[in-house]
Amino acid sequence: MNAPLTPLMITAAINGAEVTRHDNPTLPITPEEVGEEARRCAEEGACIVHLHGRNPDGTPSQDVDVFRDYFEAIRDRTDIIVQFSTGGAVGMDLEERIAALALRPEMATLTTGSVNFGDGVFVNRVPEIREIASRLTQFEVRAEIEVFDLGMLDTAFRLVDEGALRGPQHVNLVLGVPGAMSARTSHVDYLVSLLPAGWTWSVAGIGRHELAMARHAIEQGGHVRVGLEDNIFLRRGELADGSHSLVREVARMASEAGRPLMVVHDARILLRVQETRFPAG
Ligand code: KMH
Ligand code: ZN
Repeated sequence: MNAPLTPLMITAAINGAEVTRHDNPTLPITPEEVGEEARRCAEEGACIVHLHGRNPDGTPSQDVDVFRDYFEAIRDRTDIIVQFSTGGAVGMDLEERIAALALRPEMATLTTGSVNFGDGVFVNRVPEIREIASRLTQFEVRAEIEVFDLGMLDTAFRLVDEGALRGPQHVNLVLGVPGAMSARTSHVDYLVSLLPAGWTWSVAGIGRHELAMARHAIEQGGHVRVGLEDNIFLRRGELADGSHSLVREVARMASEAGRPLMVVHDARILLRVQETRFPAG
């Protein structure tokens, strides 16, 4: 008899920092819109929402008050795990990027290297990476390590060796950013082959690679991130009417492959995160 397949965690990256309303008019910006989109994603099967901040005019902001308002709007509607971005937008300085960690979200991202990002550069110097890791430890926030390129995985291993990150980690392979590692199944397989026992992984394929990467992760026992941050189309030429449609599509693919969806409660256990209801600070 075959062993039961590991349930699939779906992360919804609903807003990002670089995508605009011009690219996709359904992009959520106000707390109400963010809360509603997180609720829809949870209903379609997502157990984590990855969040960036936005000013009311849609420009990126990592302001603590923006994150607090988003967080409360989400918690009023769903118990989904809330993961803050510490990447922010290309060009933001470090303190701006990480100020909202003081709210003690359950999870936050940690990119372990610098990378070309389209025509810009997403800068993460090693001392800055250490500072983010130390802030995550200080506020007891679970890291999700963002890997855009192979060397970032080596740096993550180094942080674990140094004790800056403790225990098995959760890694998100972000593949297909122009200038970074491309979205190929062979790249996923190689990166995953390097992960120590007990580490978990997901894939976020950028642009037209999103759903193909999701399919491969489902087949290989990994987890999946989708959403407008990474891709604005449901299929070729058809804009998604929100990240929830992409979550629904991944849930359908998982069902076809015989993989059940992970429920939020079990994702908290797997990732060792504690539910946050009222952010401190
Ligand atoms: N906006 C990108 C430059 C993260 O959320 O931690 C960085 C990013 C990574 O999206
Ligand atoms: Zn992000």
